[in-house]
Amino acid sequence: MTRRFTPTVVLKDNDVTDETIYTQRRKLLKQMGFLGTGALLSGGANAFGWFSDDEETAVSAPRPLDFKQNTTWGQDETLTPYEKVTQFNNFYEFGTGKEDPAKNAQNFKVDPWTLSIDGMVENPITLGYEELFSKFALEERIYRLRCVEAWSMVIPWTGFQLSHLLAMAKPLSSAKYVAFETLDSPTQMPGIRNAFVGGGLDYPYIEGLRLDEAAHPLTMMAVGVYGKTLPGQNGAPIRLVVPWKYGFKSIKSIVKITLTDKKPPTTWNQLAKQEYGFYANVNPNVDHPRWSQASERRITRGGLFKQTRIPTQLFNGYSEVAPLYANMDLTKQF
Ligand SMILES: Nc1nc2c(c(=O)[nH]1)N[C@H]1C(S)=C(S)[C@@H](COP(=O)(O)O)O[C@H]1N2
Ligand SMILES: [Mo]
Repeated sequence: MTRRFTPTVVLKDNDVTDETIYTQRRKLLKQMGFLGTGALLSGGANAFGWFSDDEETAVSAPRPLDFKQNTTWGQDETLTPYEKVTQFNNFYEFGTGKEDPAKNAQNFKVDPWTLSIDGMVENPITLGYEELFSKFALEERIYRLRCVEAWSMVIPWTGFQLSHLLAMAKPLSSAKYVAFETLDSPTQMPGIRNAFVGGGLDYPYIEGLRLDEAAHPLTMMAVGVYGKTLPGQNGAPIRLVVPWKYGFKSIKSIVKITLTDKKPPTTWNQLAKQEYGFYANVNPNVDHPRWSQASERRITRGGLFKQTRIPTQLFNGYSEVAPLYANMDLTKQF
């Protein structure tokens, strides 16, 4: 006898595509062993109950890191889910579309890697790939990331304070600024090969901070996100995170850090200095010439345009950095 299967509940289209259902289903598949154990977090991050539902779709096989959690920041924030953090990116070397970096950085090779710290230092340093993870004790910090395009995320980064690296290099008293440079690899980065893909920026991507900004305890070198090594699209193997500044200051895939006595040129500032200042401190009172910076779209779950607008805070809410700018007119030095 053939039995007819009669569904008792008829699912509407928008029920099945609802993200909650989708993620619940994937969680179940994982528990049942269908989605591969490599997708499950082991080590540090698991202990804090974070675990993403979509990590098996993430590229370049991130591996778990050992770290301590630093609970000073972000404990009351709703985290942006892993799939948003790793599939909605700005990394023009891999294309200008938000989804381009995740696609085009899939085969980005980051090992071997060399990061050099030189210029006005007593002790120049060169770190190889493994040393990026072993030279300093890693900690996890939850920071807000506010893009100049008026969207924001809340991201658990794994890494170390830049001040620890600077202390090891021993800046000379003449050093006033820190310059950063991204890998310049036309063969690996389609945006460098082709100006149409890369938005016509000058490459390598370069950034800079005043030395006191770079040495501030909030300034971080990140080697991981959500407890695992960075995917290519997030700036593997090592990137800067400066949470009180617009996202473009947080330069990715860094190969070179140079201490200098001159204010370094920076990529977006060179392109349009009236739109992107050297300081780029998050500031709701200083609008971008083409849009308001008074509020932002916080990306949590769901589509970008479903997100609620929240007011933008001065220095992205990190008021402890205010003394760095005590004598400055922030409307002029933006
Ligand atoms: N080398 C490089 N670094 C970069 C960028 C870039 O295009 N190239 N984009 C910046 C911008 S505009 C933002 S908002 C952040 C985004 O970081 P995320 O993709 O990890 O969220 O990276 C910054 N770092
Ligand atoms: Mo950005």
